[in-house]
Amino acid sequence: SFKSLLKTHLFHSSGKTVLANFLSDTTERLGGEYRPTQGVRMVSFECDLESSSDHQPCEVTLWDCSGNFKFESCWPALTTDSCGVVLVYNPTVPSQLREIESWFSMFVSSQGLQDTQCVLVAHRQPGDTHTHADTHSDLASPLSSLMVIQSNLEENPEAVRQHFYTYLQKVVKVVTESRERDEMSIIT
Ligand SMILES: Nc1nc2c(ncn2[C@@H]2O[C@H](COP(=O)(O)OP(=O)(O)OP(=O)(O)O)[C@@H](O)[C@H]2O)c(=O)[nH]1
Ligand SMILES: [Mg+2]
Repeated sequence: SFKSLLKTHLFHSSGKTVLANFLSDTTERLGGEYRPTQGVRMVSFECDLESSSDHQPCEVTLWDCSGNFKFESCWPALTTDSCGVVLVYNPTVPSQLREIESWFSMFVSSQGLQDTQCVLVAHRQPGDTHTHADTHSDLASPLSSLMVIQSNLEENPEAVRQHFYTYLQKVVKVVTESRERDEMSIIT
């Protein structure tokens, strides 16, 4: 039996820290005064995923990174050995949709991660009234196959949690399979 350790990065734009705190049940309330993350902050929590064969809780570590370019120099170090990447963006800001593509290539494709190890979180903050009918259709081809979570913590927080768990299950599956392959290659 083992516990999976997931390092998942929450990159880019506003709402990463709010989301990380929500998913880890670190705080009861949302929002409050904006305090930019300095470099990186790690948040760990346990969750029960159906896919964990031995019914062990899965231990998740989110690396909640600053989206400020001031900290750009430490990003490469953060991406090594990560099991998944969570890209958080504001769907009401069209320029962020374009930027997401370069983040994807920097943190996902160039790291040899599979598409299923990446999830996009279209996070809406209170007051973001402008609605995009379908974020999916706005995404260019390398991103169009990715899982997108529509996040509105004010309106439907539990849906966000459920979708995030679905994503975690996929990551656990990919990681477990590659671990098993590695073990087989040692034996044979
Ligand atoms: N009430 C509420 N406020 C939110 C929500 N998402 C973001 N905010 C507000 O937006 C501010 C910025 O969100 P953060 O999560 O700190 O942004 P971040 O992406 O971590 O930003 P950096 O650490 O600078 O990269 C928060 O302090 C909140 O005031 C939300 O879902 N609900
Ligand atoms: Mg932050």
